[in-house]
Amino acid sequence: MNENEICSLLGIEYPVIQGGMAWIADAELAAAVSNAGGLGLIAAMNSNGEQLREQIRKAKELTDKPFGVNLMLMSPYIDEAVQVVCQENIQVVTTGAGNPAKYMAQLQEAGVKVICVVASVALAVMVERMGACAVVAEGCESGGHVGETTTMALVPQVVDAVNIPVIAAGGIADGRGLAAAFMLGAKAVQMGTRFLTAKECNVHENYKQKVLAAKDRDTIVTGKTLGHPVRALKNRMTRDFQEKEKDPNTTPQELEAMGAGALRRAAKEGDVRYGSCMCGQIAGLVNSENTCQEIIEGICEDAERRIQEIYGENCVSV
Ligand code: TUI
Repeated sequence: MNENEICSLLGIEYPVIQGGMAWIADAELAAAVSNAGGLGLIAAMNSNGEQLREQIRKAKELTDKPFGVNLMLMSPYIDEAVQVVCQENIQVVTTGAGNPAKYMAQLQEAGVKVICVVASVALAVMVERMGACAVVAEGCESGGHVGETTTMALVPQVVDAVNIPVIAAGGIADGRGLAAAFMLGAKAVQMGTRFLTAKECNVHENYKQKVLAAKDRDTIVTGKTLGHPVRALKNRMTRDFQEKEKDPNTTPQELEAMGAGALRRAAKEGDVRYGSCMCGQIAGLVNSENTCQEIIEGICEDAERRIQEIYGENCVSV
C-alpha cells in the first residue's frame, strides 16, 4: 500500500490515522500508532501549552516516525496549542469541531501540514481553499462531537467536491471498513473507537471494558439543543442529560454544567456511570484488546485480501 497518496503525503506506511481523542490520545498512544506505521496523534484539547509541549517531547522520545497533533478548535487552550505546535516543528495537525480559518496562515507559515476534520461538504470546500492538504470526512457514526450526515453519504460527496485527498472516519474498525472507504473514494481512514481498546491506550480500564462490552445500539447522541451534539455510550449520565434536554425548564447553562468535565471523569477517573464515555457506533464490533501493530496490520492485510478477492469478478451483474 506504499503508493497511497496519504502515505506519501505523510511519510507513513499504512493509510490509517488515529483519532485525536481528548483526554485519551496521549504521547504513548500516538507513538505506538506511529511505530506501527500509521499516523499517531496527540490530542491537544485537554492540555495547556506547556502540558502539550511535554507530551510532544515524550512522543519524540518514543518514536522517530511521523506523528501529529489534533487541535480541537473549541479548546480553551487553542491559541497556546497552535503556538507550541509551530515551535516544536510538528509536521502535521488535524483540526476539528470548528472552522480553522483563524489558524491556517500561522500553521502554514511554520510549515505544518493541516488536515481538517469536516462533517459537511461546505466546510471541506472552504478548508481546501484555505490550503488544507487533506480532509477527514467524519460521519455521524463517530464518537464525540458529531455532524448530521453518515459516513456512507458524506465521504463520496466530499470526494466529488474537493481535489485534495479525503480520509474517511466514522463507523470504521476493521478491514471491511477500510475496503469500503476505498470504494467510496477515500485514500485512508481515521479510527478512534478501535484504538480505545488498544493495549497502548491509557484510557481508564472501566471505559475500555465498557467499549468491549458494547453492542450495536449502545451509543446515543445528546447535546443537540446546545449546538454541539456528542455521541457516547448510554449510561446514567446520558439518560439524565436526555431527560434534562427534554424539560423546557432546563437552561443551557445547566446542561453545559452537566457536560463539563464529563469526559475526563470517565476517561481518567473511570466513572463510567456519571462520566461521558464518548465512543462510535462501531463499538459493537470492537471485542478485543490488541496492540496498535496488530490492529493496523490486521486491518490493512484484511482489506487488501478482500479487495483482491472481488477484483475482476462479476460481483454485481451476472
Ligand atoms: O471534533 C470532533 N470530535 C470530538 S471533539 C471532542 S471534545 C468535546 N468535549 C466536550 C463537548 C464537546 C466536544 C470530542 N469529539 N470531530 C471532528 C468534527 N468536527 N466533528 C464535527 C465537526 C465540525 C462540526 C461543525 C466541524 C465544523 C463545524 O462547523 C464549522 C463552522 O462552520 O463553524
